[in-house]
Amino acid sequence: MKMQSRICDIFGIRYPVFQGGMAWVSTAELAAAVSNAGGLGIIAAGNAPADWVAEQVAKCRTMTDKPFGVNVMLMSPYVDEVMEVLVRERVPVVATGAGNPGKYIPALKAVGTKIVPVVPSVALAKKMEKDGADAVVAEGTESGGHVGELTTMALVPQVVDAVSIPVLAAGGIADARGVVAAFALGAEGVQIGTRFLCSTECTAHENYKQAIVAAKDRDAVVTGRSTGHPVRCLKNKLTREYDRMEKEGASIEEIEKLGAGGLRNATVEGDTQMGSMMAGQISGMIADIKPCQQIMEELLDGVSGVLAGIQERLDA
Ligand code: TUI
Repeated sequence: MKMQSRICDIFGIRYPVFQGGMAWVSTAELAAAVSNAGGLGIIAAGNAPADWVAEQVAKCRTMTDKPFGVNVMLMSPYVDEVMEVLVRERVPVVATGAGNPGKYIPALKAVGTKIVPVVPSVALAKKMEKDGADAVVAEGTESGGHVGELTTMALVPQVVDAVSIPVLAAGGIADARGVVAAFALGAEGVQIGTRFLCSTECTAHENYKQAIVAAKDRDAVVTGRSTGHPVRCLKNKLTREYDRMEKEGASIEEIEKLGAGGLRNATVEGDTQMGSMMAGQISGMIADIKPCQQIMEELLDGVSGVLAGIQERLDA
């Protein structure tokens, strides 16, 4: 099998696999490694200032000659400045999360940048298609970080039916079975986060990676539902504190103060107790840390075996 789709032509990549933009985790090192392995590596701007993003873009360009992207977290206070940098740098692909990027699309398109909003609903997917997005990532609530309500299983086919631009599936995908399932739902590509976090090239702290490797099926929980910013991360002292404060009816400000700096604590300090170790529900299936190239090969080489297995079970 060629293992190619419309996504490969549009984005100039070998395999229809994007690496999810993970704040503090998806640095130039990870993005370049994924792009060099034939997927689309994506630097996450998160809440970082524009000059940090510009440095990461420059660094990524020294590490790969392949296309790469930058994910813009639309709740960041630096969104406008970050978008200016991305337009100036003519970054090949811009992905977005946690909001509606509509007003930035014309300036990005004008310099030839491809735009891929991450969407949690059919309504936003349709709007993004109308506004000129090149593809959408339909992300189910299985994913790590800021989550929507719908599961990947329910969201992806509904988005596929609603738009004609290609759809990538995200949330709960970490091996060839997930890739086949995504394509069965009508997706033309996948976006994968947690599996790439557990790669040798990822610069996140070893403790964070090992916590994902040790995690079981129910260990990636959602906190912050009451604040309107639900976030999935590995259960620890921080998530228990969150739960306690939410139950006690603490103010949104108090609860958010608890989370401030949590991602830095996890990714830089390796604090597994008070760090916010964002990770998806598929964490329980991730058992090792290996190079991106190997992750990519296993994802794709496994597909024909999964398809043969389906045939076998249906012919039993
Ligand atoms: O954005 C994500 N995942 C993220 S962003 C992030 S950074 C962060 N740090 C601390 C606290 C909160 C976030 C960590 N993980 N995924 C894509 C995604 N986008 N999921 C859901 C959405 C979304 C939600 C609402 C997109 C749009 C939306 O509303 C759009 C509108 O119409 O305003």
